[in-house]
Amino acid sequence: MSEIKACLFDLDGVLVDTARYHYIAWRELAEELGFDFTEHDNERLKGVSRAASLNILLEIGGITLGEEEKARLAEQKNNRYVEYIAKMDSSEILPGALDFLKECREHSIKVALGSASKNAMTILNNTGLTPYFDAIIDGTHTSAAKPDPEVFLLGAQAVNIAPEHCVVFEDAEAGILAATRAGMRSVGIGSPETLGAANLVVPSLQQISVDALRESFAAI
Ligand code: B16
Ligand code: MG
Repeated sequence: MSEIKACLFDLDGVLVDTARYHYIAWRELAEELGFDFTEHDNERLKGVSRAASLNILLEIGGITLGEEEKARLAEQKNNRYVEYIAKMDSSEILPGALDFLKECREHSIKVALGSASKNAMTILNNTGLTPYFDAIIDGTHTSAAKPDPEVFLLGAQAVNIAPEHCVVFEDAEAGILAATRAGMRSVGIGSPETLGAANLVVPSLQQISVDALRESFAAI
């Protein structure tokens, strides 16, 4: 068993629910382009970078565009999304997240963020979560998107803990794969159907504690 010395958290879907703001902003864009974008379609965008999300959206709408136009649309969507997250506050922290972050501190476990979002700082600041982190790695620091392990390897490096002592908390399949590729254990936040590759799956951080984690991972 490798001792747990750092916990690395995805942001959207693990600590806060920004997926609905992403959804509204992408749906508005799809409407302008003349097609429907459903909540079911939105599942495909979770954990995926902004540029890759736009490509999926355009594929759903059967639209082909040049790079310049795509950059303009991605910016347009982001401007709308930023308007929504500007109004966020601590009431939008997901159940159990704050208590578990505090518990990690009490056990001297390092805490790092590993998010694809380029808006992570705004969200962390608006919800008051920033002080709970020893390191913040987001889409402004990375060159490769999950399932590439880069974001989590940079997080581990920033808190100076070896991957075998890190545990990743993720709501996206690509994020679980990124954790495995980084040589880290993972906890899937959501349903076992999509996150079956994780070492442990729980519905939310409310069902997790440092002791429970140590017990579950005793043999891994
Ligand atoms: P932005 P995470 C991801 O955040 C979201 O899940 C994904 O839907 C979004 O496209 C991506 O961030 C990029 O976000 O447009 O704000 O840079 O789950 O990795 O915390
Ligand atoms: Mg996520």
